[in-house]
Amino acid sequence: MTTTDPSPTGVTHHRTCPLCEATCGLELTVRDGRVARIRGDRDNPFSRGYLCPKGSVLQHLHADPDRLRRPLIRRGQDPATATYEEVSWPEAFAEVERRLVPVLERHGRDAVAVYLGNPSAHTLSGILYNRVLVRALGTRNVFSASTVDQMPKHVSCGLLFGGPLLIPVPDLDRTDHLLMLGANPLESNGSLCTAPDFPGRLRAIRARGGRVVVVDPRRTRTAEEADEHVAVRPGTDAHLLCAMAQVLVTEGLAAPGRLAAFTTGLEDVGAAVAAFTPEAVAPFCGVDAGTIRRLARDLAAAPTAAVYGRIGTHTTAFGTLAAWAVDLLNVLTGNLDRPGGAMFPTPAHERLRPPGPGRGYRTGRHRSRVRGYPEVNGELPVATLADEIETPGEGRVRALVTVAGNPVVSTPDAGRLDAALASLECMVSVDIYRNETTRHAHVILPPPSALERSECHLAFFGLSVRNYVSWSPPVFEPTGPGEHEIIARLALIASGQGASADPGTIDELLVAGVLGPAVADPDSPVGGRPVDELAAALWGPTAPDRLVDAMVRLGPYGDGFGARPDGLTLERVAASPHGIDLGPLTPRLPDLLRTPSATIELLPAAIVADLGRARAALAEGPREGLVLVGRRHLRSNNSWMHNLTQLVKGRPRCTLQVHPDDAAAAGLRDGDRAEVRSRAGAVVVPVEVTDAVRPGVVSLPHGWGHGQPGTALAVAAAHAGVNSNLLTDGDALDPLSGNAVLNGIPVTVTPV
Ligand SMILES: Nc1nc2c(c(=O)[nH]1)N[C@H]1C(S)=C(S)[C@@H](COP(=O)(O)OP(=O)(O)OC[C@H]3O[C@@H](n4cnc5c(=O)[nH]c(N)nc54)[C@H](O)[C@@H]3O)O[C@H]1N2
Ligand SMILES: Nc1nc2c(c(=O)[nH]1)N[C@H]1C(S)=C(S)[C@@H](COP(=O)(O)OP(=O)(O)OC[C@H]3O[C@@H](n4cnc5c(=O)[nH]c(N)nc54)[C@H](O)[C@@H]3O)O[C@H]1N2
Ligand code: SF4
Ligand SMILES: [Mo]
Repeated sequence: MTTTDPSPTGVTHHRTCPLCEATCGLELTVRDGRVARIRGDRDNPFSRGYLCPKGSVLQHLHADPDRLRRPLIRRGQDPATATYEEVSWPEAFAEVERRLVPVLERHGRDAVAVYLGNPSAHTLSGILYNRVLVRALGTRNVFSASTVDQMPKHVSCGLLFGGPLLIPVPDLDRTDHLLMLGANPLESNGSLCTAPDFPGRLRAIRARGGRVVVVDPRRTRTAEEADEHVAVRPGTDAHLLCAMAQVLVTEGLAAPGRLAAFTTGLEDVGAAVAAFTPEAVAPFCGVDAGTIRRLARDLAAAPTAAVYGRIGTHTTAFGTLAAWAVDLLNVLTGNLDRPGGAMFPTPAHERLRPPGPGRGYRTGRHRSRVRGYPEVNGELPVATLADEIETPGEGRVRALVTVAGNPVVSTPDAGRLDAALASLECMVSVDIYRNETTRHAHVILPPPSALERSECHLAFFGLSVRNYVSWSPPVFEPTGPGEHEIIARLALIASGQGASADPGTIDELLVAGVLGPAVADPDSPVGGRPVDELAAALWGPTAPDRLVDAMVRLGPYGDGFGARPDGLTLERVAASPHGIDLGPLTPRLPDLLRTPSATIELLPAAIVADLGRARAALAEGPREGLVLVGRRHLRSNNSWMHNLTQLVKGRPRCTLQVHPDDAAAAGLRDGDRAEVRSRAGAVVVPVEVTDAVRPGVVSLPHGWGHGQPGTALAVAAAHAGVNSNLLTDGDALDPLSGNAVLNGIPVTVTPV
């Protein structure tokens, strides 16, 4: 452990914060078995001491009396009257087996659905073990938070570059010009772009003479700090970006440079976006044609520039098209894969592969039973989970396993899903809280707290603005099984091996899955060596750590199990408690491309077809009436950090922001209560009149709506707010990705 400064002053530990994608370095002081203080780690080369209010209260999350320490079994069907009984771990797994196996036997594999939530991306268990559970369940009914989030980016990158994880990130520290759409990193600290102290990095762009442009229907804190704010109409970014591409092509400003040698479709871009003239899209986007033209010219004129779109662009009806158009502009301006542009990281655990064509990215290998939605990345849209539970027939979902998810708050048409969950024959939740979702579970299995596990953010090393690696051991001994062990046991139960089978067999399988292909590859530094010998050499306190060691040693900076003696091992990473800076991002194309042509396929057929849908929407014109968008607050984290007094104190934050003109038209004043109604449902909320929202747009944050019967979140219940996803519509999806439309929801607002 990273121990200095022995008592009485305390013991210092260093680790990264697990709460958001920024992965800031933390310095924790532990005294008398308790965390006495958390500060930003000033010696962390990546975060340099930065942290936000959430990172500094991790000890309160750890100490939260409502955080579950032991498994619970629910007695009684109705959460309002049910009791939840603490049981031993063996009893809990036996109960899972007793409930789950009969469903599988009677109704088949597809009768069990699984939902994987956001914190799964922040744990080694989530990254390395969840897929074992998914495979063991053998169900097509796989759902995750990805389809209320970033799935459009996976699809567009799959089509453009040949892999859903080949996601370029804006090179924040070197760019001269950042065009940012649908992102508010001053509250969110960034997403699909790991950059601790995102705010500071943005300020640095301007300090060095660069320019930051923010496109957002709200004048956010990020927009306030930018050089320019463009208040776009919700759901129209794809059109805006296509119009910018149209300008670049017609004004002869397209200059892809070295990218042209390995890009196909360039010559057809002009025709593909011809209909999206600035004049045609201006009324649709609510941005005047002159501004659109200038945005395009500024982008082209900048020495280096990066276009970056995030959740506001993805959770719309044209999410994939917007995600694609972001990288279309990066390609057309020659900014993809060059310093200061949008670049591909080189994570320490990357699996090395020789360059060459891939099989191509496909979706729709199967379809959802009720609505016929295409599979994407092995998943179905979570917006259709309630359909699959409610609709009778062969393959109906009768059991659900949730891992680190709160879909009753986080997914569209939440009221309907809430009711559907209550009807399940079996529900098992791996979660640290009894909340709006897990109150429906027959068994809740709580993993250790974030301070009781190793911390290593594999998912975000591949999305970082600098190449960086870090790993830290647990601060406290876990009091129950690790999350990976819980998941492994569930997988063993699902595959018929029973509640008392040895989870170590799963660990071995995973290690063999990493080492096996390497020893079989004659070009690998370990080619021909016995797997057992390498496996025996792995380092780390738990099985997932040893798996990471294998990946790092075989990775781009790795020691190749001795072949490159100066290379990285996890043990060496652990010896650097502040993490290791592996340098700025470097150009990686064309070698990284995995499309069938081994080029950037700029105009995939699916995109060309969807441009037709975008043209049709343009022809219909903007719709009348108010639309709802979301927002984030620095002291929230989706739905699950509202149980910490430190984060919810102060003015209530779950308010409906309304522009003064719209408030006047509706007869609403600041502080009034209003009913917000959509096709899906209605909520009553306090109104906050502010010109920070564009006229025609109202904003309500997601993640609230606590205090439901059967939940055990005392602080959150006292700051309940309303669930904004009672308003979002389960039928509204981006057809290419299956991502839910969470922004731009038609609503009416009336005083109550
Ligand atoms: N309207 C609207 N809806 C949205 C969004 C929006 O912008 N607007 N944003 C969407 C986005 S981006 C996301 S990512 C989703 C999030 O959707 P979800 O992932 O479904 O929801 P979270 O609120 O993140 O819930 C996380 C759950 O994990 C539990 N948890 C925390 N730590 C751990 C852990 O270490 N292990 C385990 N097993 N459980 C843990 C928490 O108690 C909580 O129950 O919400 C989406 N929903
Ligand atoms: N404090 C805090 N940090 C978080 C989270 C949190 O809940 N709280 N959640 C984490 C998660 S899971 C994620 S995915 C990230 C998300 O990180 P971001 O993508 O930065 O998400 P937001 O802060 O919600 O910013 C989205 C912005 O999009 C705007 N918007 C809405 N509709 C549109 C539109 O149609 N077009 C455009 N251009 N803009 C639109 C909204 O007004 C909002 O300002 O944040 C992460 N970090
Ligand atoms: S910005 Fe994110 S990673 Fe950094 S301290 Fe805050 S929650 Fe943690
Ligand atoms: Mo997210």
